[in-house]
Order: sequence, then C-alpha cells, then structure tokens
Amino acid sequence: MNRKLSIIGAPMDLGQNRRGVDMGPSAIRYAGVVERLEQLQYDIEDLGDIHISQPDRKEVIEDSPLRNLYEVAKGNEQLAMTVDAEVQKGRFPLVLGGDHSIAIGSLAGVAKHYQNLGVIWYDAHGDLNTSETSPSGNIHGMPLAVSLGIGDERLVNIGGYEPKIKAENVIIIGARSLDEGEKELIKEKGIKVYTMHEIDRLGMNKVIQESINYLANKVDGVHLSLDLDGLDPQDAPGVGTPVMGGMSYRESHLAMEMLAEADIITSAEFVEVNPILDEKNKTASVAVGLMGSLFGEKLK
Ligand code: B3U
Ligand code: MN
Ligand code: MN
Repeated sequence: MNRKLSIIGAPMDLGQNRRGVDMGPSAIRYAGVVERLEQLQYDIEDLGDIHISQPDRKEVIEDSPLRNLYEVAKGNEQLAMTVDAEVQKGRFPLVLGGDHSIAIGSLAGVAKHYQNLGVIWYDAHGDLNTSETSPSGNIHGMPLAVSLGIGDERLVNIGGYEPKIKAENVIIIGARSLDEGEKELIKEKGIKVYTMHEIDRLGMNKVIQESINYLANKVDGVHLSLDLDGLDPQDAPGVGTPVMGGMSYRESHLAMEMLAEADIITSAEFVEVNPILDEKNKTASVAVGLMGSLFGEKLK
C-alpha cells in the first residue's frame, strides 16, 4: 500500500435533496480518521475541503432535469483537479463525501493516471442512471454511468476526457435497489454485480475473493467507491437513502481486510455520511473503522 495519504473533503450535498450530507467530511474527521490512520504509520496530509458553490436561485438552469447540474459539475471539476495533483505527487487520494455525485470528480482525477482502472462500487444502489432513466433527477444516482461515459456531456466530460473507466473493469457489491434503466444498462454492458442475493448465497469471503480474481491481471489500479448506504441501516443509519437488508458491519470489515491483504486499492472515497440523520455520529465512526481495516489495521 502507498504509505502517503492525502485526505480531501468534498462537502457536496447538491447531488440529492436531503440537507446535511455536506457535513460528512467534518463528521468523519470528528470521528478521528486522521488519528486512526496515523497509528498505522501513514504519512497523512489533510488538505481540508474543496469549495462547493451554492446554487444561485435566480439562475436555475431550466434546460435540464438534472438537479443543480451547474454546481455539481463545477464542484467535481475542482475535485478532479485536486485529486489529479495528489496522484501526480505519488500520493493515495482518500476522498470524504459528500453525496455520491463526487465520485465523478474523484474518478476524473484518478483515471487519467491508469490505462485500465478497476472500480469496486460498494453500494445499495447502482448509480447507473441518466437523465432519461433517473426517477429523481438526483446526480448522486448517476456517477457510475457518467464515469462509463454515459449521460449528460457536462458531467461525462469533467476533467476534459471520457470515458474514465470501462464496464468490464467495474464490480458493484451490495446492490438491492436498482431502477429498470439501470438493470438494462447492467445487462447491455455486462457489468459484474454482486447483489445481496449473491452475497447471502456465496458469503462475503467468496464475493471478495472472486472480485479480486476478476480484476487481477486486467487492471493497473483499483478505485474503491464506498457508499455507506451499502451497509445495513442498522449499522449505518446516517444516510439519505437507506435500504433494508444490507451488508453488515462485520461483512464490510471482512471486505476491507481482504482488500488490504490483496493490496490492490490505489484510491478511495467514502460517501453519503449524513450526520443530521445519524445516531451520535455512528455512521461516521463506522466509516472510520472501515478505513482502518482498508488501510491495514489487521495486518499490523
Ligand atoms: N436510484 C435512485 C435512488 C438512489 C440512487 N442513489 C441513491 N439513491 N443514494 C436514484 O435517484 O437514482
Ligand atoms: Mn451511491
Ligand atoms: Mn447508495
């Protein structure tokens, strides 16, 4: 594992419609992320938060069904530049969300440094919607599609190139709330998905082992995009769109530990922590615990 870590806060709440997720980076810092990872002897630089401009209510863009498109795109351009610079310096970017729309910027900053970037998308949702298929108009339901080059050009082309990733290098883990259009896209592109059904049948051990094997030999880096709503709401209640029947705290730890052991993750983000909806910062603490495992607590 790269021993140089750069923490980047992305206090974005405009990719969906519940306030509070912009405080995710603060909640995760408050839960002790820097201290936790410092114990593991990482060289950590906390770069603070990128700036997210608030929508100007007088200038609502009428030509798009995408909520807050202009500000989401602008914030992600900013994030892409910041992430790009850290990777350029040889540092591991660890991005703290913010809603999941920020994956657009993280991947835009990371993917240009790889020929074949793998992506593990740990989430209750597929985040594969477009403005045509989205039931909500919320951009946090679209970042995986956008990164595959599918969707509104103003999002797809963030960072000045497209697509960021290839469908055959993506694995979705934990899906249990997929929209019709997302299911079609998964079929059409042959995206590998472990739904909760497969996780229950195979067990997390097998799912992660298979995922590692699936990516090995074909990718030159792996981005982990972890949406806290992938976990069961009992373990991670502080999220905007909880879905019952999710992965447990223990399964998620096992997943992180196995990824640490395999030493394949080269960048990561933890998103959708919403302290307003949380119980005593539980979800932020869970996020920090999972980061501890991902960065090798168990291996020490
Ligand atoms: N698929 C739905 C719901 C959703 C997606 N991501 C989250 N919720 N967190 C949508 O709005 O696209
Ligand atoms: Mn998501
Ligand atoms: Mn989700």
